[in-house]
Amino acid sequence: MIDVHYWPTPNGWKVTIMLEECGLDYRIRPVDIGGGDQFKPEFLRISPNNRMPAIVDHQPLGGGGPVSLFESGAILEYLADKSGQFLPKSGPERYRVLQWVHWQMANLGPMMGNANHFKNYAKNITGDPAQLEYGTKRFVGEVDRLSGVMDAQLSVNPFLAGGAYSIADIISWPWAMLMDRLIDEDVWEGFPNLKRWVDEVGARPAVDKGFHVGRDLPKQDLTEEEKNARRDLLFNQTNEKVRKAREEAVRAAA
Ligand SMILES: N[C@@H](CCC(=O)N[C@@H](CS)C(=O)NCC(=O)O)C(=O)O
Repeated sequence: MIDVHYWPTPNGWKVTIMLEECGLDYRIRPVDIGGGDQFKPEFLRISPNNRMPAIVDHQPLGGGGPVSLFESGAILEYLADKSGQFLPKSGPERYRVLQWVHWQMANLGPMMGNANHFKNYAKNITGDPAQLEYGTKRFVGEVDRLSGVMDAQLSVNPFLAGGAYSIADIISWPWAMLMDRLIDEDVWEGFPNLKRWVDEVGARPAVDKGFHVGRDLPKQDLTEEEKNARRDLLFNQTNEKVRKAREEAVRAAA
């Protein structure tokens, strides 16, 4: 059994989609990131970067005691090796897939996350239009560039890493499919190959199932005060806060 420390966001969906694709047994351990669960000692012991997703595999690859992992790229690589699916075992084909996995982790995810922050959240935090304008232009510009990179790749390949559906597609889809919500609904006109791939991957039953896991988890009907507290928790993190929580986690484990 694999415990998935999870909240329904693009980075969380990568893992539930992969588990559904592989047919591995898992159970959800909710991490309410607006409510501060990511700072709890038991979670920090698994994920020292106070971010979900993370997994604990109680029957790990190679045997032995439970294995815990954080960072969605490492998790998908591990699950691919465990199940023997969606990542070639060796040779150039393996690295062709892994380069796109690293591309997603270092480019598409962070740039879309920041674009989303400036377009949808920052206006509730800063009243300074200049800050909003620069941040939005910088990160939406990068998302536009990255969409062009994917569209060009998908104009000559059915899937991101070349021939076969792989963890490169699984890790990129949950962010790429949000492009029309982040940029605008006409964005697909400029990226027809990306749109073709978003639709094809989205039509896979395992993708649909993984994408809907935990839809009932987020708290609805929050008051304005509760919303502000959640924003403050997510967007005002400091090294002191993380260090203190980590020290508590280490003390509790001793
Ligand atoms: N690079 C990480 C990113 C994970 C990440 O940013 N997770 C967000 C939710 S999508 C989170 O846990 N945020 C909690 C916080 O900001 O405190 C991965 O791909 O696993």
